[in-house]
Amino acid sequence: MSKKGRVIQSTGKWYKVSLNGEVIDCRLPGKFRLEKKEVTNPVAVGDIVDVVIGSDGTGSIETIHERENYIPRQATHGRRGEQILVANIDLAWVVQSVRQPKINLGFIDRFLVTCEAYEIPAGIIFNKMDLAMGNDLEFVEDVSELYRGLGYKTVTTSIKDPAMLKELKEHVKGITSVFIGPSGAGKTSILNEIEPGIDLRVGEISSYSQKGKHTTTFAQLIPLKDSGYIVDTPGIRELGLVQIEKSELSLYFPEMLEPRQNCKFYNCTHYHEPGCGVIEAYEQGEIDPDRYNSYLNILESLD
Ligand SMILES: Nc1nc2c(ncn2[C@@H]2O[C@H](COP(=O)(O)OP(=O)(O)OP(=O)(O)O)[C@@H](O)[C@H]2O)c(=O)[nH]1
Ligand SMILES: [Mg+2]
Ligand SMILES: [Zn+2]
Repeated sequence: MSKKGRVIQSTGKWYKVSLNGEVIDCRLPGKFRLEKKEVTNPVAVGDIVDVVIGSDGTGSIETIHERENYIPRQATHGRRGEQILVANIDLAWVVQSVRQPKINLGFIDRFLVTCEAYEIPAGIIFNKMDLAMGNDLEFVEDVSELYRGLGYKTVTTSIKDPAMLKELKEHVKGITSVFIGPSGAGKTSILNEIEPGIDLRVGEISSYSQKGKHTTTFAQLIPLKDSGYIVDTPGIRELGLVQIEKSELSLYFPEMLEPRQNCKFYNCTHYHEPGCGVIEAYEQGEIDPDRYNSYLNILESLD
């Protein structure tokens, strides 16, 4: 007889599956790997699965339930196809730190494009606000206003100031959220603060590169006492986009949806074409220059 559960951790060979709170180590029969050749991981953290438990107490995954949604990225290390970062989530957060490492707008925009394309509500966490100096505060305020205007949630946090985590705690209550971002931004640290007692390992920042040292090595779904789940993920340098056509990219920039209707060519890429509604809106100051710049960078990276 099989039992239904949720995948909370995956190390490639073994999967930890939570069956009503009881965590079982499970294997995945080889047939799933053959069936889904285009993905490097047929089962992802967050998946709902049916498990059969053997006499030795370990399980075998029999069925993977259809996903409500998922976040993919291009597989890394020269592998073809896509990797599923996480499945079945209600809200995806991109975590950035003001310093060590610095905010990367290109990273944020790639992340948001993926969330738009896969219809996942998204937000931005600006962490390490205690390290802000110079005009960092102003910058974060301006950028937050920009993204809020586009329909994304934004919060500022610092693990040095528990009061700053209040807003984020409200946002993650009762739903499944995921933290995605570069190594060292503080994804795991924030989770340790939100859920005292879990004591996940956090890493130092390299004084040379001002980046993290890839402390978290696999994604993990953490149940919150307050109801809800957060998935902590390993730091990534870049979010390689999958399966997006050049002519559809602007569909995933909310501020381009209206202007793109005025383009002369139906397959306009809003880069050089005459009679382009998006370029016109940009020239009139209706589209933020950094966002348009991100658009062009992403456009160039698509094939
Ligand atoms: N000053 C300051 N340091 C922070 C803050 N949040 C995290 N850190 C520090 O940043 C370092 C990296 O934190 P982690 O939580 O390991 O970062 P991560 O995003 O999980 O990194 P990976 O697991 O490598 O992807 C640790 O030394 C934390 O103490 C913050 O709000 N302020
Ligand atoms: Mg981590
Ligand atoms: Zn156009």
